[in-house]
Amino acid sequence: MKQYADVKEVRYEGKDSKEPFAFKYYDPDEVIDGKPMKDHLKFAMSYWHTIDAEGRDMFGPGTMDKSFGITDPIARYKAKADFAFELMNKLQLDYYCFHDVDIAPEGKTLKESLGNLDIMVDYIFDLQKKHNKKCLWVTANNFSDATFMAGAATSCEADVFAVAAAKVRACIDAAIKLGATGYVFWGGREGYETLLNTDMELELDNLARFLKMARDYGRAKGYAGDFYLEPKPKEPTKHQYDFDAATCMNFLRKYGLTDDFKLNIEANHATLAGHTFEHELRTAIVNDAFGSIDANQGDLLLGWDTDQFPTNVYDTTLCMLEVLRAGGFTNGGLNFDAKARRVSNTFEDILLAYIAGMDAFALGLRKAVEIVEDGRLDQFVSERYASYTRGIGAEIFAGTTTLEALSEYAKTLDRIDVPSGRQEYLETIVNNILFA
Ligand code: XUL
Ligand code: CO
Repeated sequence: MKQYADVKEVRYEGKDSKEPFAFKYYDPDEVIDGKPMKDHLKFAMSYWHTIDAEGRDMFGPGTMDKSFGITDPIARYKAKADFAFELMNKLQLDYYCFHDVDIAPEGKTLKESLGNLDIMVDYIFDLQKKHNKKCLWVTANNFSDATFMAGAATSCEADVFAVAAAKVRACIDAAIKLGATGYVFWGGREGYETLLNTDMELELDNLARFLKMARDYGRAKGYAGDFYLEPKPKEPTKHQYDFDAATCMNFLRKYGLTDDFKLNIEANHATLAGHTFEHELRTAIVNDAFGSIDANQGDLLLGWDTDQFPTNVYDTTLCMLEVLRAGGFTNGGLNFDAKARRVSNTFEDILLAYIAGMDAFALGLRKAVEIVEDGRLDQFVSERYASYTRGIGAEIFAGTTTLEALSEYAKTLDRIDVPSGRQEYLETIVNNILFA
């Protein structure tokens, strides 16, 4: 097999290719359903998993060295940034996403850390211009440092709230400078372990205060992109406040934040919440809050966030079907919040993992377009609900009837024939399109 350095650019070779470092389904400029595949998919590199994570787990240290043999912190993070853009070029990835601590070394004080961030944002600004890349979204890591052990915006300690605010302010500045179209809030440690020590109402009100301040700051500075909440049900805390899409929407509505905030839906977070990926996407869509996607997959035999590269084409197809029905991405995109397994510990594995994920989504897009063009699923669903287009159903739909009128109408009815849901037939159509 080729070495990492031998791979200049991963190109589309088609489904019959046996070349490991080639796309079998992702052809960036191929026009499908009216636009190039790269605009349908808007693939992004996650900086943290790809450039920083070295394979450490609870039982052992990293299995891969990403220090580039450099000890000086700023010099090392510059080498990482050079590598990041070289990697994006090799993979034809147009976008990237990062936390503050992914791109810059942390100093001994907050002031020092923010100074390092400034240096690195300038450095990355030049790199993205040189390589013609775009920043999809930025976020602050307000969960790793011990300061955030009891949360950030929901910490019991007001000084921690202030530190979190300083980091978010710096990250919004970075998002504006880099032209990012998204700013993400993943709850991190915004949740709790036991009500015995927790003032839930104050914590939720404070979280809303925090998000409003961030929104007001960003808008005042001219940030016109989306703000996103990223739902996740558990891990690290037992009760995460942003449990799932519906819980996030309830929170955003209660505090009047729906004009500025949408959702960043992550596949593995959906399954941890006991939902499917497509359920979470649909919930976001029907609430006018579909924003962006963290693409990955979990392992249903494991109960945690494994952040695996997505390779299950059934799931990517149903995901892209939702994205197509939502009219595609606007400010959002598909960020691979995914890492190669600890045992896949070479630089070649990083390329192979991205190729696997990008091809799985490209194939999913192709199949989703086929499902839409085939039309049988859409037609079935519209016929299933056809009773709301005529007679009493049309009146219910239009809001022109009353409980009394319905009651009189219902008394005139005989046995009602509810139409079959035909699930197995519909699943066969999907299999037929996927595997024919
Ligand atoms: C954690 C997770 C994060 C967010 C960004 O499960 O998904 O990486 O996407 O903080
Ligand atoms: Co994520």
